[in-house]
Amino acid sequence: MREPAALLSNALRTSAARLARWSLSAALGVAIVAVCAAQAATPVYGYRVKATYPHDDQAYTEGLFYLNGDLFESTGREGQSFLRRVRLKDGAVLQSQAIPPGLFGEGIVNWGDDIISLTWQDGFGFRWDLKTFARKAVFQYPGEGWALTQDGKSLIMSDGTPYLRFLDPVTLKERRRVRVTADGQPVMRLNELEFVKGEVLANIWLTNRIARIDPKSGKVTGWIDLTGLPETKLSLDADSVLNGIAYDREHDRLFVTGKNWPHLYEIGLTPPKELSK
Ligand SMILES: [Ca+2]
Repeated sequence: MREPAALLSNALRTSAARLARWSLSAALGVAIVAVCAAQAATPVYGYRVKATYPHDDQAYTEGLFYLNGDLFESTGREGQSFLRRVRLKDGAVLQSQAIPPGLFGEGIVNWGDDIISLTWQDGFGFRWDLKTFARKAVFQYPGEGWALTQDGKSLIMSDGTPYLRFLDPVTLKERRRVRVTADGQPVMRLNELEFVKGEVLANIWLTNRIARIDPKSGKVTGWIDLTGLPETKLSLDADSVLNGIAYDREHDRLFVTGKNWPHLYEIGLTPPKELSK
């Protein structure tokens, strides 16, 4: 941005000094280049709240998805890690299953008749029955487990690094991985995920932002800045950050919440107002 701006400044000075048609044209040309360069930076989308629902403020949300009318949520911290089915309208817990003692629950996603879940630093994941929550299988993976979503072909996993792993939903073996970048720089701390209309949405841990990621290239095509949601302004525990994205495909509804947040929000996006650095 600096070079085009400096060039534009010089060009305008030259133009003013000489009052020559050609230099004015040059200035306009540089201005167009500057605008194009600005547009190439990652846009930052705003939001509007379409609906507000209760959320359990004791739920340390690590995974969230919506299926067939209900929310499915996983919570973290040892001894407080549960898999839950939650009623959207009042936050009532309709079904609950503790994950094995001593483990820290992380992301969840549905696949067929199952729910797949991760744990944080334990290297163990689980397959649960979607209806009964009965545990069906255990698997292992390298590195940390943060979040899961799926695109209909693969499970998509975050692990705290700038990489998204694409897993075979049956064998849970890694098929490929993509490095997530914004303006050419790697994006660390990709957290809770949701696949929405061809994009991967990812909470960035410890921020109020969600990245919109092209799953093929890993490029962040936009940010969603949720600063201003009530919980981002409250003096909650430092760990009580934005985390949790769910999408109702049938009704095109996007939900967000956070760890120990008392509310869950349905949001819509508003056009970018600023450009990120
Ligand atoms: Ca999710």
